[in-house]
Amino acid sequence: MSIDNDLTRDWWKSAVVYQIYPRSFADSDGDGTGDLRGIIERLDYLQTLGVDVVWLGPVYRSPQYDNGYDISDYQDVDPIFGTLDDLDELIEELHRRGIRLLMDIVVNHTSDEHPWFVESRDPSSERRDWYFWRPPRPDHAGGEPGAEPNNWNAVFSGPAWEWDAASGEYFLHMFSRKQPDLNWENPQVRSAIYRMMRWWLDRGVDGFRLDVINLISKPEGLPDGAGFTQIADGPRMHEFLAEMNAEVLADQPRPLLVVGEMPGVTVEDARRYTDPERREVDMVFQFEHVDLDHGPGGKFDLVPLPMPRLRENLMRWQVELEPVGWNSLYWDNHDQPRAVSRFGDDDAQWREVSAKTLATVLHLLRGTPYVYQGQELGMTNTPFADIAGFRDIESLNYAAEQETAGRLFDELLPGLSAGSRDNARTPMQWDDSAGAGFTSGEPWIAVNPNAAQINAQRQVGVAGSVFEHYRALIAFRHDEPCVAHGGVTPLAMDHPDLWAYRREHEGIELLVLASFTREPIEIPADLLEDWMDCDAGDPSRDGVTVAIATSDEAASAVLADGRLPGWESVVLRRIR
Ligand code: TEU
Repeated sequence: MSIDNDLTRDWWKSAVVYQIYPRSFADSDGDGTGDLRGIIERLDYLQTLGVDVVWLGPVYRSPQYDNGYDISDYQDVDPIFGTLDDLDELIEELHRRGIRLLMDIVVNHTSDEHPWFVESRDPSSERRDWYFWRPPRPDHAGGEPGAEPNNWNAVFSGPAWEWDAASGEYFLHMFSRKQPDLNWENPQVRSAIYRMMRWWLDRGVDGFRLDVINLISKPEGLPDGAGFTQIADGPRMHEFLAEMNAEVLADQPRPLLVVGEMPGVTVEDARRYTDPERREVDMVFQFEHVDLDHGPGGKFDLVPLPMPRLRENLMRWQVELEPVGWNSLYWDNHDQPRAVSRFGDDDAQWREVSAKTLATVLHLLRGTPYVYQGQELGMTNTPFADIAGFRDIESLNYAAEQETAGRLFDELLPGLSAGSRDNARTPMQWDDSAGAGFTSGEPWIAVNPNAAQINAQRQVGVAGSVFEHYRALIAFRHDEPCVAHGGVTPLAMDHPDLWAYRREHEGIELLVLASFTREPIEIPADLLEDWMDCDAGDPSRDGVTVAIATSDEAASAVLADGRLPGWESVVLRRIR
């Protein structure tokens, strides 16, 4: 088997992407950190799951301050992950299995240890203008609070400007001080990035996940008062993306995929970014649904999220993006808490079925689904006993900032535990051994204590497992064009616990019914009435079949008496 290069330009509409966080996926040499050879050893697992694309988190040379999202050499592999030869072998082994590779590329900023930035520290260097260097505010001494060139804050706490006494100016960093922002206004910067991206395409990669790409165009003059959402989607965004597409992708002789991570993007923006006629990006990662449960204190102050609010958001994106554009569909990734703990029900009795229902609801929507490593197993958030369990700078900086402000760590721990990105970064759970089959050494972050119960070894090939449900959903997307190309009609939008919608395409109809509660749901009669005569319970009438179900019991309950058991989901299919 190998990859098919005769695909249409929108091949990714019927594809499923699997996200690998390389640091936590598989460790081949026992140093406790995942690596490329570990991934190569696990490719048959991905082929069994049936995914079409692997999104590989950054493996470039990096100080690893933000776990690789601080790149010091775009064209080399960091030794902790292996070598360029290993990466070439991974590309070859993926392609041999018919799987494409999406490289995660971070071009809004580099590491402060990248030679470009090191050179730019010299005010006389031609690289000075490759980054944002600015003098202190007028009438302020550099380095004193309030002297920063504007009042922007960094995502990882503190001001977005770092004082460089040696050169007498500040530099901008929207994330950590070790991640200085590149100045995309400088055409030399853009040309260097495009050359590097072409270098990776020439090496055989099949596209890119563009990290926080909607930050590369900053508001003119870098004005005060701009929060993250005012800074994002700046005036030259569409120009830069169209230029990147023309310079890097347009003349490539094979089907590629480019997805833009765009915190703060709205549906209106997304329609423009992903309109195929505009040739900017193929799809975006939006953040509205993963910000809904942020309380007044933000992501470390998660509040309960009623399902209808989540449903309203995702179904609005479905309806408003259907006429033009395309969306990435995701519940979690390396930056988000685990989906089953956040949007499902990770109580022992309900974890598995709710994980399967979250998968049903997402994978039957219009868009390209992304499976984050371990989500296909129903992996959960992990318990944190104290600050020592955390690794992520976002969590550690937040805790330090809050404690400096006088808050006690014990008061912070529940919010940190629920919202920390480290929940998604615990080692992949392969089996019930001490290192969960991830490593033979000391893992860089603790294995989730539930690994002995939740792991691939207990699920692959086991009927009814979360893994096998994902495998069935992925196969259904490949086999049933309605899933990739069908229209979407939200249903029962006033029901507190039932998530329902219809898909239709060229005479095929799908009815998705999903419960988001532990209690059984009586499905509203108007949803089922023209699908079957519940009294007769004859599912064969009108060619109605069960395409997907979280259990045979659920399928029977729906067909026989229009009832959906707790957290179950069923997809009916018929030919009109
Ligand atoms: O994330 C961008 C982004 O918006 C995140 O900062 C997100 O808002 C936050 O992590 C949620 O808590 C990308 C990468 O996915 C992330 O891992 C990097 O840390 C970040 O950019 C900087 O490169």
